[in-house]
Amino acid sequence: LETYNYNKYHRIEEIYLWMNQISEKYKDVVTQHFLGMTYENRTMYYLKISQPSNNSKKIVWMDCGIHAREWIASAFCQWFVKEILQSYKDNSRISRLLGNLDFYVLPVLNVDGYIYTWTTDRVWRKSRSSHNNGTCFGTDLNRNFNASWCSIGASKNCQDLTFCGTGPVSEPETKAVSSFIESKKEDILCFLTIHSYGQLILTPYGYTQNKSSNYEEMIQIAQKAADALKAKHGTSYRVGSSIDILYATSGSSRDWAQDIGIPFSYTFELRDTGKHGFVLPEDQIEPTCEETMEAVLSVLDDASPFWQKPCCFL
Ligand code: 0X9
Ligand code: ZN
Repeated sequence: LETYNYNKYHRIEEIYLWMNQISEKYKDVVTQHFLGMTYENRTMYYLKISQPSNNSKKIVWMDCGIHAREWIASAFCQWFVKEILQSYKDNSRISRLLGNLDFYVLPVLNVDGYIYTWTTDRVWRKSRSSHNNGTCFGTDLNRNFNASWCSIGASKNCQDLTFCGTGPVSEPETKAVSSFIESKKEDILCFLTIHSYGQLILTPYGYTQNKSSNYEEMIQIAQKAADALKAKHGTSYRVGSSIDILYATSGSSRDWAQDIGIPFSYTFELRDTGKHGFVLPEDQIEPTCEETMEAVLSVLDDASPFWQKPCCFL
C-alpha cells in the first residue's frame, strides 16, 4: 500500500488488492463491501468510509468507471479515498465532512469492460454482455438505467456504442447499483458519477429539457465547484444540464438518481477536451485528481447544509 502509485493506471487485480490493503490499514474508517456480480461473474466491491458520530449522517455515493475506457475516472475514485484517509485526522474541512457524511465509493463499476480495455481494446466503452447469439457484445451501462429508458440518445442496436440493453436495468451491473441505491435512497444526499472526457459538471436531465425543482441551487453549487477547480491548476470546466451542454441521453444513472429523489445528482466529465480524449497520459493523473478533489469537496461543503432544511430535501 505504501508503494501504491496513484500516478499510474492500474489493472483490476491491483485495484482490488489496493482495496483490500487500504481497508485493512484504515479498518476503523474504511470497509470493503460486496455490491454484486458482473455479467462475466466477477465481483463488484465498493468502499464505505465512515467515522463513528452522534449526528444522523447522510450518504455520498461516488461511482467511477461505468464506461470502461475512462481510466482517469477510476484513478480519481482511488485518489479521493486516499486523500480522505490521509487527511481526515488533521484536515478540519475533511473531518467536518466526515462528521456529517458517509462516503460510498465504487472505483470500477464496469469491471468486465475495464479488464477488456487492458487485454484487448483500449477504447472499449460498454459492458461485455453477449447479444444476438454472441454476434455482438456490450451494453452501454449509462443508457441502461430506468430513466426514460431508450427514448432518446440511446440505441436498440447492440452494435452501437450507446446500446441501451434489452430492457431497463437488464444488466447485472446496473441491477447491483440500482438496488443498492434504492435501498439507501432516503439517506443519500449526493450522487456523483465520474466520467471522462470533456471538462464538464452536468446536472439532470439528459432525456428532457425539464429541470429538477432545485436546479438553480444545483447549478450554483456546480459553478462554485468549477471555480474552485480552476483555481487549482487553471483548468476550465463548463457547467449546465446534460441535454443543454452535452447531448441528449436517456437511461443514465444520474437522471435515474434524481428521479428517485436524491437531491444532488451530478455527472463529472474529467480532462481533457479532446487532445488525448479517453487516453489521458499518466502525467495528467495527479493534476486532474488534485483539481477534481477541489471541485468535489466544494460540492459537498455546499450540499451538506441543505439536508437540514426541510425545504430542500425532496
Ligand atoms: O455519454 C455518456 O454517457 C457520458 N459521456 S461520456 O463521454 N463519458 O460517455 C455523458 C453522461 C452525461 N449525460 C447523462 N448522464 N445524461
Ligand atoms: Zn463516460
